[in-house]
Amino acid sequence: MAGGKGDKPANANKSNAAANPSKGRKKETGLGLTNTKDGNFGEWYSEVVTNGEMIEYYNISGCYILRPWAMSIWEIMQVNIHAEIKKMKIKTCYFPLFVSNNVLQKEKDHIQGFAPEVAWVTRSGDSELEIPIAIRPTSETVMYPYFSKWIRGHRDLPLKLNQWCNVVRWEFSNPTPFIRSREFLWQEGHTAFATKEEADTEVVEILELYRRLYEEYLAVPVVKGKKSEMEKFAGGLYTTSVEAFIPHSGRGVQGATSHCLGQNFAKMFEIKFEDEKGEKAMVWQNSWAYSTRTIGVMVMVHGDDKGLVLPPKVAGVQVIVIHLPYSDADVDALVNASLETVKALCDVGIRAEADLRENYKPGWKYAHWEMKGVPLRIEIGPRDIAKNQVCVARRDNGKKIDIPMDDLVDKVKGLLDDVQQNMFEVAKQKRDACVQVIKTWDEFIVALAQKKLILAPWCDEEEVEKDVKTKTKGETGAAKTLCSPFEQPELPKGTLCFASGKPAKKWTYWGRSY
Ligand code: 86X
Repeated sequence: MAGGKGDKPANANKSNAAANPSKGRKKETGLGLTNTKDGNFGEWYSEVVTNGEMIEYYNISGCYILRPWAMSIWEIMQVNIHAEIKKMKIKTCYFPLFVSNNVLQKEKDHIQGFAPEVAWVTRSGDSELEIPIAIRPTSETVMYPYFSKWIRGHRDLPLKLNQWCNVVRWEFSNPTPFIRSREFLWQEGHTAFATKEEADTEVVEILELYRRLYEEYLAVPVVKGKKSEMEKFAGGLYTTSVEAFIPHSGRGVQGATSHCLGQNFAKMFEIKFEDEKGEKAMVWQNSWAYSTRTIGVMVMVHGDDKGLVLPPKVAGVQVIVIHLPYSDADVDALVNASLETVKALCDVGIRAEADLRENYKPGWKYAHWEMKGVPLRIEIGPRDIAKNQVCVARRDNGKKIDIPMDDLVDKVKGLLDDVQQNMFEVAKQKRDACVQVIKTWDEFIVALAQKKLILAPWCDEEEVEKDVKTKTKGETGAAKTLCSPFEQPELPKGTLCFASGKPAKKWTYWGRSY
């Protein structure tokens, strides 16, 4: 398992620095990671999310406490998504957490296969409920009876709703903070249209929004594409996704999905409308979701052996100011300079804070804020005050520069943009270096063993995908299709499927995945 030992970090090292602040650097801080990203990726991930104060492990398997440091990232993503979907005229709603068995079972095909993951409430106090109540694993069956009620004529369309909520899926395979947890947070969009064309258009608009969130905010490169028949949401018509890749574990990860449900649910739930000609017609539906999994992907891609590395656009604190009170320094002057610096930055909308705590040494603070991944650290010592400057250190590449106080705001803005850009470019280079184009089965097996993100010509047949899964089953999980990228490289005539030898229909990404 490459994702991080689910429930208890093998090394649940608490920061005991406060109790014991005066030993050598790693020991002194109590903050150092004991695992490296290259050495033991899974353990490293557990340590990073806990020591970085995003996650606290909880005494129910697969459930995690999202601490303020994680929630500040989620809140920033929420604000952005909210603003973008508002522009698309999508309305906010909230449906109940609980689902009756009747309603949940209504769409049998959709539930089949998922049933073991549904969590139930069977008791209140000491008395058994007459009818158990399920906790939503997703909200199709919760919402669509009301779509049926609310949609009468073509004037009621499109109906475009979104809700922010938690969902519960009682999974049994290796839980990993953010990536696979039994309860998680997401937005789920559910829309209904009069025509397939409108639905198709929205599917790609939402997917593009998700791509931008990954690439422009989380600085994580993704591929937009279509899922295979086997990997699509079985209840829908087709599924699109943004797929990320984690070079250190050699696994793909579905970043977010945008489904066209076609008319399957409309038929099940009788979501009909009267069109302009007065004829009854079925609606066309989509559903799409973006979850807290995205935070885990971001941590896995950018984190390093010093801890989290946060892209400026989603960092709750973008700049941390640390003063250096050397023994004979004028501490008041340092504190004032720090506060002035913070104010100047906050005044222009930069999220800056000063760490003025007197019971921690600067070295401890450096390690602490590095662990938390703050993009820029400003150091202010007596010499800086004398020269009317500050020293800025970048978290992404460790480089330090002095900047005159007179240029503070412009220079810091520029640096934050640079860090954001650089993080994306570095991540993209690393991702691209993992891509392996293959043509034959033998090449496929070699590339898989090398943890590559494999791009292969494929016949697009379900039987063949099943066969590949079976043949690659092992301790680390089987290989499967991730997506067929919208941007297809040229497929020369006569190219054969790497697995079946039949004529290839398309290029498809393959790999192990989360
Ligand atoms: C599939 C499909 C879809 C709305 C999305 O991906 C976007 C937002 N939903 C979700 N899915 C299930 O339908 C499902 C159903 C049950 Cl009962 C379950 F226990 C787990 C599930 N997992 C995924």
